[in-house]
Amino acid sequence: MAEFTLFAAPGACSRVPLITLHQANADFQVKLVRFLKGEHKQPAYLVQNPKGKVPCLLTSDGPLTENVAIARYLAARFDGLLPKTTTLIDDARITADLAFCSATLHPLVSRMRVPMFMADGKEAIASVKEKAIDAMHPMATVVEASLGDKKWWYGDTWSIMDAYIYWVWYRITGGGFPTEAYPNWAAHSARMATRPAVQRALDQEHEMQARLEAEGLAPRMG
Ligand SMILES: N[C@@H](CCC(=O)N[C@@H](CS)C(=O)NCC(=O)O)C(=O)O
Repeated sequence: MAEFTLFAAPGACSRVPLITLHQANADFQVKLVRFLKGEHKQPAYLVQNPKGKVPCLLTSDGPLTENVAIARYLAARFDGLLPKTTTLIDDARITADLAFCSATLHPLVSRMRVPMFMADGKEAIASVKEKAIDAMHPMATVVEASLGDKKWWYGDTWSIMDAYIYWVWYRITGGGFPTEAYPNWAAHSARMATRPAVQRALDQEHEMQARLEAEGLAPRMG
C-alpha cells in the first residue's frame, strides 16, 4: 500500500501535486477521477472530498484537499519543495504566493476555460471568457515581472510554485490567451518541461487520458 493516494484528472490542477509527488520521489499511487462520468460528485468520492473536486490527497492521517494545503503538507514532509523560512512574514509570503495561484489565477483560468459553468447563453458565456482574459493580463504581468530573469519563482531553487504557475500557463495558453507579452513565463514553462518529475507526471496524465479515451470519457486535454 502506497503512503499517499492522489485523486487526479488529466489536465486538471491535480497536476500541481502530481508533479510535486514525483519531485519528492514519494511513495504514491494515482486514482483517476472521471469527470465526464461525474465520479467526483458520487458518494464514494465525496466521502474523501465533500467539495467534489480534485486534487484530494489521501494521507495516513486522512484525506487532505486544497492545493495550498497539499503543497504546504508535502513541503513539510519532504525537503526541497518550498523554501525554508525563519520568520513569520517569510512563511506568510509563501502562503500568499500559493494563494495567489489558487485564489486569484485559478478562478480566472476556470472562467477562461469553462465559462459555460458560469453563465447561460452564448453571449453571456462569451462575455465571461472575455472578461476573464482581460482580468488575467494584469495578473500575468505580475507573474512575468516576478519571474524576471530568474530561473525559478524563488530564484535558483525549484519549488512547488513553479509547478503551480506551469499548470496555469498550460491552461491559459491552451485556451488561446495571447502570450507575446510574457516571454519570461513562456521560457519558464519550457524549462519546466525538461524536468524529469514533470515528464513523469505528464506521462502519467497521458496514460489517464488514454484510459478515458478508451472508455469514451475523454475531454480534450489543454
Ligand atoms: N480550490 C481548489 C480548487 C480545485 C478545483 O477547482 N479543481 C477542479 C479541477 S482544476 C475540479 O475538480 N473541477 C471539477 C468540478 O468543480 O466539478 C484547489 O485549489 O485545490
